[in-house]
Amino acid sequence: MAEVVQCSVHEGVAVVSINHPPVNALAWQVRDSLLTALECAEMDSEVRAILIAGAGKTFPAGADIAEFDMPRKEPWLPQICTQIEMCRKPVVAELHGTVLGGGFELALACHYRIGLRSTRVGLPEVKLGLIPGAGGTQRTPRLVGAKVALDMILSGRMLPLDQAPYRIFADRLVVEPEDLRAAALEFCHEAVSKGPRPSCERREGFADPVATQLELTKRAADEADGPENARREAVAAVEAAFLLPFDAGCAFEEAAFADLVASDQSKALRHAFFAERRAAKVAQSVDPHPSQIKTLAILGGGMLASQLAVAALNAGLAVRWGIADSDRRIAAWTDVEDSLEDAVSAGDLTKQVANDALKRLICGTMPDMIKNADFVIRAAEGLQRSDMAEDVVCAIAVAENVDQIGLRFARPAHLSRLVEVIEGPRARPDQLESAIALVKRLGKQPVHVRSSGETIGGRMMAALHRAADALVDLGASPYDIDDALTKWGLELPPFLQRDATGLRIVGRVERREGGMNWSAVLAQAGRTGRASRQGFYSYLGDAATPVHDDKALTLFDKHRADTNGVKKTDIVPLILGAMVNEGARLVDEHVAACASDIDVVMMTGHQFPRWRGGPMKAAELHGLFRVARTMQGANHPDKALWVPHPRLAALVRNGEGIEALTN
Ligand code: 3H9
Repeated sequence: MAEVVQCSVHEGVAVVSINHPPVNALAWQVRDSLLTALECAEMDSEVRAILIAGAGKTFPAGADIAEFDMPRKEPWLPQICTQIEMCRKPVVAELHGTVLGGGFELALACHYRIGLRSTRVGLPEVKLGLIPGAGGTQRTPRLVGAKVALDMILSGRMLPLDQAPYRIFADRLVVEPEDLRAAALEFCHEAVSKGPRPSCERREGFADPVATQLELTKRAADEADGPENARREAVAAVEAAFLLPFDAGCAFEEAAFADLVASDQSKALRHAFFAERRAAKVAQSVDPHPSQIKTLAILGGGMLASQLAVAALNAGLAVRWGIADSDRRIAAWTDVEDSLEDAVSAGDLTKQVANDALKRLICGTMPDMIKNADFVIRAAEGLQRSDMAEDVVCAIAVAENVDQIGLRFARPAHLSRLVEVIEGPRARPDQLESAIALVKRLGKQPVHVRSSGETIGGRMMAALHRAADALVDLGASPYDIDDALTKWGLELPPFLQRDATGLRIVGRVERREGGMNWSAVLAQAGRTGRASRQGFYSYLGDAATPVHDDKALTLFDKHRADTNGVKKTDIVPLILGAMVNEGARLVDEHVAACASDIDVVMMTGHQFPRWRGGPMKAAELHGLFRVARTMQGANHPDKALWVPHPRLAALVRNGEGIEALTN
């Protein structure tokens, strides 16, 4: 196996190359070898400058995220950054690819940076519930100021190194990849005469102290009430960079980072990171190099079809849009044109890109559009199977009975990330693989589901609503339930959601086991939801402000026997319990492959907060044993809710986490 860090000397420059695919993450083995290589280079009298580079597709994209679940192992990255910064010989970073997190911090600790124009930089730690922990909160604002540093740290975005204000991070840029090494070596020779330039001694970013303090005060106020701890800590750490000596600022950063790594929020977000990547993989690939989908046929003239067309055009595909009704064909074209124009106005697309996208769109009759397509999505009711050409892989979107592949797009399809890829009983493995590849190509998150039409999201949301209704059966008020779930992080809690949908519709489809259909009860009493300004809530003004309503509470009391009520602190564990029970059933029935797939569905398509990690991880972080104990205290005729499923009971008995819930 190749060394993870290779070192060679070229005319007085030690080239230290990190070779740890796929993204050169700074795992312990890399750090250990990197430190040794740096010490050797510093001691070697032949070496006058040091160049740190990444082999393969990128300079390091950060610390190794998997290591955060393990005990910390020296040398730690901040130690290496200090070693580089204090080196008596100039150290230059050669940047290409995605220079992120700890990789960017490593680059900032170097005295100089030369990079490819296409390089993207960023500090995405906040997406993992962390702050930069290897000096990033201290060195970045020293170079570029508190405002830009906080924009980077709080957005976590990947940013173009060749554009202002990020251009400041590079001392020189090169256009062609094949020219980079020669230019970097030449730059190292120039750096020998300039000598080392430690970032810790720079303060040009703080040149205007009054503006800096104002910015920090504003950011602290912006983040004061948000749920995510890392964001508040990030502002505090940048303030420390401004107010404290460098070493004291680093000590603040290190302590905050250590607390955050151990926090449930970061554990949940790290779970989300790996769960999404796992969900996007095909378990047993039949074709390691599946043919690329270039042309997509979309059949149907409805809203979903039009959102799909926009998503596909944005992803660079050619779209052949089959619509039976010729009038609708003209309107559909205009819908897409309007969507692209909106994206141009919002600054998401350039006019040129939008025009090019429209050139890739053809509308016509259904049979005509299927011809020459690599993949067909049916987004309409009533299409006959005979319309499908033999030689195209076919997916059927939003069909109720799926026997091939169904793609269930969370709505609106052009904005939501989730697509549940439903493998029907007669689906072929190559069809499944093509469908997953297409979903990825559309920039969306695929999750593989095995069923005849039902989805993970549908089953889990039904469990949530059944549990919420059952809590009302047991004496809880819908307001307390919504309130507890909102505080927990759900954007649209169940009773507000139903009011928005309309209680006549919800009451008709709701299935209850041994409890009241509360939506139907309210609808029968004329409280049909937000549109009528009365449902579970009453609505003031333009029906935008929900308020508690004693008349609704009286209705509940009339329809239920005396109960012991539900402790407010039990509401969230009982909702999670019902959901984790349903999750266990989904895995047991082989509908979902594993618990983390269920979390991905709920986080990417059903507004579950990422920093909770989805209902399965959230239940684990709350404590599965604790959740199971609370479930045992809830006595309801709907046994599917709170009698622990055997798979859940086994996890609790064996003291296992939800990663053991797989099939
Ligand atoms: C940090 O740096 C903390 C420091 O401030 C302080 C330390 C003291 N670690 O996304 P992909 C794996 S926190 C471990 O599909 P792409 C990933 O799981 C870190 N593994 O590729 C996958 O594995 P598999 C801050 C990682 O081309 C494979 O690489 N940095 C890491 O679409 C390919 O990943 C970040 O948060 C990692 N850091 O996108 C950057 N990164 O094949 C996180 C990737 O087994 N990474 N893997 O499923 C990314 O954003 C994207 O991976 C990247 C490439 C844009 C780099």
